[in-house]
Amino acid sequence: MSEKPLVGVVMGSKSDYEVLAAAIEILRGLGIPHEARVLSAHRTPDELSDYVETARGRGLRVLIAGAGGAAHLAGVMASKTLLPVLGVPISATPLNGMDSLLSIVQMPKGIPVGTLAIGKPGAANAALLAAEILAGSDAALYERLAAWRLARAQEVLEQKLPD
Ligand code: RP5
Repeated sequence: MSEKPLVGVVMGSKSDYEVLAAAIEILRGLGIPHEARVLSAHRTPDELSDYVETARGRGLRVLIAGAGGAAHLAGVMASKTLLPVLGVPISATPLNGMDSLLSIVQMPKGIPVGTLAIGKPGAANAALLAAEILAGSDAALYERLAAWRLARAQEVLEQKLPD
């Protein structure tokens, strides 16, 4: 996207991309300028700090953070910014995402992370929630979001069951 990104999608590893792609697809479809980065709370803590601390100044308005296992990415990001951080738990270990979900959702009082569902549905909803946040001050985006929601309802109403 050539416009300045409004949403930053961060993942703990390239192996998370398949899940976070569901968020990127929604952002792209709604015409929301975004960027995606691989940064890890454990493996690249200094680079992650730099990214989050400069995010607002670079024009970012919402951050999406997806990670698996002992998923500290979203919480660490939230600790360093007042931008809303939306956390996406990812199934990456034999614990099937429950480890990541609990790591992301159980934040200490005062440092909020909006936690979504495990996996692709959570990633897609993170992007939609980011869109809803941005739509509060962007009437054209609000209309695109409303049309998107209407189209999903229409898909359901057009579903045919076998005779
Ligand atoms: C987490 O560990 C990442 O977010 C990923 O979900 C998981 C496995 O990472 P890799 O070992 O595949 O890089 O930190």
